Amino acid sequence: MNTPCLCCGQDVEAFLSFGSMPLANAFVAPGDSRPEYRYSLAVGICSECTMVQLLKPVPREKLFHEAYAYYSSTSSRMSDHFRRFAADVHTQYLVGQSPLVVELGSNDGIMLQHFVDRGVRCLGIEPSANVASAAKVRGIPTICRFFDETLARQIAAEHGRANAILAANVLCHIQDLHGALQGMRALLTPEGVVVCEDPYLGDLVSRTAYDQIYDEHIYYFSLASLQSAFASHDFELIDASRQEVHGGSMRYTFAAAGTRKVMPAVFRLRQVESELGLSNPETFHRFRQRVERSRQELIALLATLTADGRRVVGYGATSKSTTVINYCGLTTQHIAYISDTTPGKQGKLTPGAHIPVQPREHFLADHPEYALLFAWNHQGEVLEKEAAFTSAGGKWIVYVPEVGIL
Ligand code: DWN
Ligand code: SAH
Repeated sequence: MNTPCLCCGQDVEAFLSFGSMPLANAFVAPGDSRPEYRYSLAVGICSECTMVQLLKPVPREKLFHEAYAYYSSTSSRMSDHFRRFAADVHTQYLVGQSPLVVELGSNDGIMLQHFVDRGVRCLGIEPSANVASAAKVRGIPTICRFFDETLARQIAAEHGRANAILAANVLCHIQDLHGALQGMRALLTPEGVVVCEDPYLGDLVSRTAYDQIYDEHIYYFSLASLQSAFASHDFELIDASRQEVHGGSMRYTFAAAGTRKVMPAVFRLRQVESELGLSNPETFHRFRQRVERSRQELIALLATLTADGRRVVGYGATSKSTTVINYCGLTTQHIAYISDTTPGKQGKLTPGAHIPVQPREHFLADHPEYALLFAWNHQGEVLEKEAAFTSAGGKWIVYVPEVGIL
């Protein structure tokens, strides 16, 4: 039986199932023997609006709460990216005004910090209390709530309407996408812009980056599917640009239909996209076959290394790694521990497989032979930072876009 689309209610055709999974960011304290929450991880494509989506989303309160494990500011390259993002929005859309900028999913303030520094009035909406507090400590006004239409109207009444609404890596996390878009409509000034950025489905498919699929990512946007969702709220896509962050992302700028010029990039990228076949279920069946092959190759590579007595550790206890580790059945037999710089993850065990997470200092003192790069989306930053590991003969194992040793 087909599942109804979360966006338009039509049939969703399943194309990949990972089976039962633990939550991507539910790190376990050693000695905690309570059973872990599990859910069925599967994705499909809507036959009508072509939105790729999870078949059974997990209730949002189980994912975003007072102990959310991801702090955006753990990557210096991402901090640079958001500094440029803020500068671009400011100079392109906000000059000559006394604007209000509202950011959804503002996390620890990685982007809004730059609006504060520029003296621009801003407000973050962040439901995960721990990361919201980190932002407040940095002096960033933050409301600790899930964004929806009710909250949007409250903000508009209290603070006035927003000239720009920003949402980086958050729209794809919001199951009630139409509720969020209605909220944006209510909150935005008539001339305002919505600038959002999310992992791009075209890159996910072409790089076989199946580890982007996990509980928090409910939607996997293409230009066409996101354009269609926004269009039903009278928004028009006026600009789009590819971004290399998070393994291949797309930045989209929307405005009220007919209010601004549509940039040529929109037409160009739509053309490129139509050649990728992102609305064709056949593309996703081929993707599933590549995912299955990638899994077999990674298992075989790790089995060979461990049979030879090689010591492998993981690098970056990412959300994505929970999918890879549990889908490939990796254990401490394959990976001794995972190095991660996030204090809240250190000393804990990874969801499902219970691989210990260790601070980077442990990795530096340990000199393992191989490091499996789970934070592959930060490859440039990590390789630069860990040049000493590489020059001492340490080897990097990767699995996106292909399984191999760098
Ligand atoms: O969409 C999402 C993105 C934006 O962030 C969220 N759903 C959750 C999260 O996804 P993720 O956990 O896969 O994100 P990252 O940025 O790939 O995670 C990197 C992890 O690696 C962090 O735990 C920090 C760690 N790290 C490290 O140990 N050394 C990262 C870098 C750059 C490093 O040098
Ligand atoms: N924007 C940051 C954080 C992305 S992680 C970055 O790009 O690095 C996703 C964030 O969205 C989390 O901090 C989560 O708590 C938040 N979030 C989830 N659902 C939300 C909602 N309905 N409204 C606002 N934020 C939400």
